[in-house]
Amino acid sequence: MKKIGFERGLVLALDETDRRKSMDIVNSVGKYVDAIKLNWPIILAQGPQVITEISNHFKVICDFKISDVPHTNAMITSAAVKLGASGLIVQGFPGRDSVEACLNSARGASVYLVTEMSNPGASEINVKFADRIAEMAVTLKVDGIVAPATRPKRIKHLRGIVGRIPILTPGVGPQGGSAKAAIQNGSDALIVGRTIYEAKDPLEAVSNLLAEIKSGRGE
Ligand code: NUP
Repeated sequence: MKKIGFERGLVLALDETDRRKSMDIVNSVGKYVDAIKLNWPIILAQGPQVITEISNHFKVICDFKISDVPHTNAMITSAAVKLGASGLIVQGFPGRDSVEACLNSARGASVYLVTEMSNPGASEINVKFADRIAEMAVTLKVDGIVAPATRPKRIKHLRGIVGRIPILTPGVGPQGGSAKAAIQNGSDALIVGRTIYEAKDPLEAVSNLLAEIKSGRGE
């Protein structure tokens, strides 16, 4: 399976549950983003077949934040890949064995490890062990890490640990993060939901974000 590239620097977080609205958005912006990320809201609303349907046209990342014991992690990973996922978001906190179970059953799909969540509450506990998860990402050779656009200094810090491993950053817009600051601090791709799918004109929102990404990259 060809790995997802982050040339454009943008992943659409499609948390829009309404079927018609979500498909209209996919059809209008799908070709301008590197991948479409599906999380529980859309899958619970529309059923797992939505993974297959979208993956017939675009790269799909399943954001299940897989965080179980190895045996169950392997089952979840295999099922998502079978449905068409090219990438999976996995939690690092359950430990190396659980992450390895995902890597071993991914059959070429990419594994992205969450180091630190973007919500304010992550500062309470998560931030204290994020560096250890980033070190694990390096030793396990995962395909990318997820780090917060809401704390750009932490992106820079985690970049120092993971080297050239891609960094995906959610938290732009309603969560308070700036697209440009995230890119300037080392993000390879923004994960953006509401700013796009709640916009009057999602295509215009994507084009604004792509311009900010280019400017952040100094292009
Ligand atoms: O730390 C994380 N923060 C986060 O917001 C890890 C995530 N995977 N996400 C997801 O990114 C979140 O579940 C949602 O699907 C998306 C951000 O959406 P929005 O805040 O841009 O609407």
